[in-house]
Amino acid sequence: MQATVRASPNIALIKYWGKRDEKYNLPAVSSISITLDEIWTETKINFSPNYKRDILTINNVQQDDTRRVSDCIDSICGEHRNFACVSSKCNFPISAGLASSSSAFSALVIAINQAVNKGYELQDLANEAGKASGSAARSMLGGFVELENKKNKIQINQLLQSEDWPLRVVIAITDSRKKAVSSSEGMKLSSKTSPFYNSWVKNQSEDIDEARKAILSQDFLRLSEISEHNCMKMHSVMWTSRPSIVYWNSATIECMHAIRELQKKGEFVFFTIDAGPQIKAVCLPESESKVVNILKEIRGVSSVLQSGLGQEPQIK
Ligand code: 2P0
Repeated sequence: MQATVRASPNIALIKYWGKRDEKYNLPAVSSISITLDEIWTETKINFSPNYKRDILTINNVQQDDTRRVSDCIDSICGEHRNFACVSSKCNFPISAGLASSSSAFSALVIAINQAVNKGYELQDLANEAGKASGSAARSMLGGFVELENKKNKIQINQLLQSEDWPLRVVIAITDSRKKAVSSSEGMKLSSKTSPFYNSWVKNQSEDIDEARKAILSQDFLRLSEISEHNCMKMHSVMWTSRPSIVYWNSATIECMHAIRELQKKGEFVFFTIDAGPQIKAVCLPESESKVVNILKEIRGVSSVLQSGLGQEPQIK
């Protein structure tokens, strides 16, 4: 009745922003991501008839609110179950736009399935992870992952394995505090108030098709162009929400300009930014050291993380 699973967060190149069903947390748009390897969440779950309630610790700090985790366990095990103790450790900042919920919930659903021997299939577990956190479904696979919207569910597909195209990711941390507006709140606000929201949803499939082709043909420049464009479109939807949602700070913008300069010099790098102020620079291995050296000198960048692309979650 116990299991430990390590999973890595993923970074979307073609983004998810908006929900078509809040109850089942189904996304309004399909998305494409890369799963990382050097950063991870490790989650241990242990069910016991001796527990009086679910207990959750994150980085050794006991949490008062276990609702999201308890709902996820109920959804897989049913409500007539033993309570569980879940302890989760992360080797990177949480709730700061580094997709910590993607690694946390992908690790959790696999750990639950393993601990109670439920025998769920991958796609069912991906739907359970997605119910808890939309982006978590994509961390159920390694490498390049497409999350496809189906009728009443989602489906995840691996486009390429990490070894097929070993890109590198350099993450410039510009502020590691918890973000002011959660992704769920932000998406709700955008869908209700941004005049750009409907066209964002409508045009997403073109970006998905373009990015899929770029990935399958390993065409870095084609992937750069569509990824940056899709990222800027998502942030335009955020910026034009009422009230406006701006996750960037001045260092975020400095980093964007620095990456544009590197591109002009012929380096193979592009940026993407999620619901937070960190910049993620995706690059070919030969450009990585130049990207790191430039980003770490920018005022406001407190640290730089480096990662390759990784595998699906690992049972320990
Ligand atoms: C993404 N983000 O595709 C986009 C880009 C943030 C910006 O997926 O509400 O925290 O729990 O389903 O999983 C944020 O996702 O959102 C997110 P919920 P979640 O990576």
